[in-house]
Amino acid sequence: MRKQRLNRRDFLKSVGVGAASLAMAHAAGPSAHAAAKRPPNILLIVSDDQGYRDLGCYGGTDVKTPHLDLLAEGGVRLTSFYVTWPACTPSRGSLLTGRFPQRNGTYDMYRNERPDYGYKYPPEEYAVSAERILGMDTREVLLPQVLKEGGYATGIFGKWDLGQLRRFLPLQRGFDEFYGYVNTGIDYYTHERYGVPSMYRNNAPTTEDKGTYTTDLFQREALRFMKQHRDAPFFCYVPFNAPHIASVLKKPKPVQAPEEYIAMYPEPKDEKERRRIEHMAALTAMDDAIGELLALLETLDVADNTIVIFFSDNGGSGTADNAPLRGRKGQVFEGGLRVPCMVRWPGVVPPGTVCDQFLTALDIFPMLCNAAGVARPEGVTLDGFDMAPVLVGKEGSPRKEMFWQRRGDKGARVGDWKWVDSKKGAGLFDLSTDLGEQHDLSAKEPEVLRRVQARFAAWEQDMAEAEPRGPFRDF
Ligand SMILES: [Ca+2]
Repeated sequence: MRKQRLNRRDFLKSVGVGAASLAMAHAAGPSAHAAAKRPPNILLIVSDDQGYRDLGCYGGTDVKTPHLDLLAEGGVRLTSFYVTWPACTPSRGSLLTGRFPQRNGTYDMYRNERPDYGYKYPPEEYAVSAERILGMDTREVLLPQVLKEGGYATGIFGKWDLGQLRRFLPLQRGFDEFYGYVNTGIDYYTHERYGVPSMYRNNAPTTEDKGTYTTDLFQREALRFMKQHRDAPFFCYVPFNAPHIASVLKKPKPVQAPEEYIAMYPEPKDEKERRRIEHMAALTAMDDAIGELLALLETLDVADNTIVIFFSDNGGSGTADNAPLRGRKGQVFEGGLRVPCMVRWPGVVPPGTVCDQFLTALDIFPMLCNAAGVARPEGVTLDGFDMAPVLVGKEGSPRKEMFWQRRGDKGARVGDWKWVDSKKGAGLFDLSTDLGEQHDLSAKEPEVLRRVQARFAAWEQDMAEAEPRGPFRDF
């Protein structure tokens, strides 16, 4: 891969930050000056199935997320940020490849469905099952690989979800270190997925921490990694499993949260409220862990040179709060796709700002390549752009359209028009006046409908013509 390092001044110029900010960074003291000489650290935090309003800073009034709210105050909060698929695996695949699921080949889940109906796989059958053998096409170039070649220390602590055979594991995909689980969901305490152990340290399964709450473990490992690499630029990827439901055979599946966090909420009046409190308590435990990660950046005196990104991998499920959006995880209504996202980037992104520009998780890969001063992978079609100039308020988003396909469900946003054709409902909606997708205008606006459908068809064609990637596509 060709390396092309931008120096920090060129980079700042490219995102529209001029001499004044540089002077400010220098005036902040010797540590800020020293920090300006090297590429920024990256702390990328992803939550699992958190709803659009499951944070105080997005209007949640019942949930306690003080550290995430503080993170928003220190950076920019995005209100029109989308993931590429309304559930875990393809959403994460797009984040790390910078490509549509349909282009990188991971456009569905790697999972065994039968445990949902009470089936327990015997080991020999599990060994050749979908969950065990599928993975991200090894020809795909992942973000950690690009950053590692640019001199970054790279670590992932949490949910991998891009394949569990050795060739698919994080260490073979650009990460120096991995502690986490390999598939799409687990029990927060046993670290098993429907009875199958799922926690790994690097390339080997481990049960060393069985019984300890996952959020605490991912916090512990991320803290250790950042301390260890305080003097090198680091890429610390922390995909928590919270607040995803636990992968246990018992029904209804719980969201597991420590008692001390459940005790922070009022006594539930009924079962539904109890489940909502479990969900919120898992979120608050995660929020506390995020608080520890952010505090360490201060202690290490690297906060000023660390980009912190937070978002949820897809819309909320179960008792999550996706208001004011329609729908939820698994759906191509806004509630499945539009997620909370914050970016704190000291000296670049103005603190305490809100950005309503049309952006997606596809726009993270190119932004981080530029921020790190590393070249994008050569010969690879990326589907996004560097969103930094948009985050700093210098430019409007170049994104005018976005498309989603989950099995038979189709969704498109073109400008402010949103079209949905799915099992859970259909229609044409004007998001500028109808964010909740309540008023179907397809009969009233047939020309618009045709235009949006034509754009979707063109995208579908583009994806079909892309160089084929596994594991699902026939080639
Ligand atoms: Ca998820």
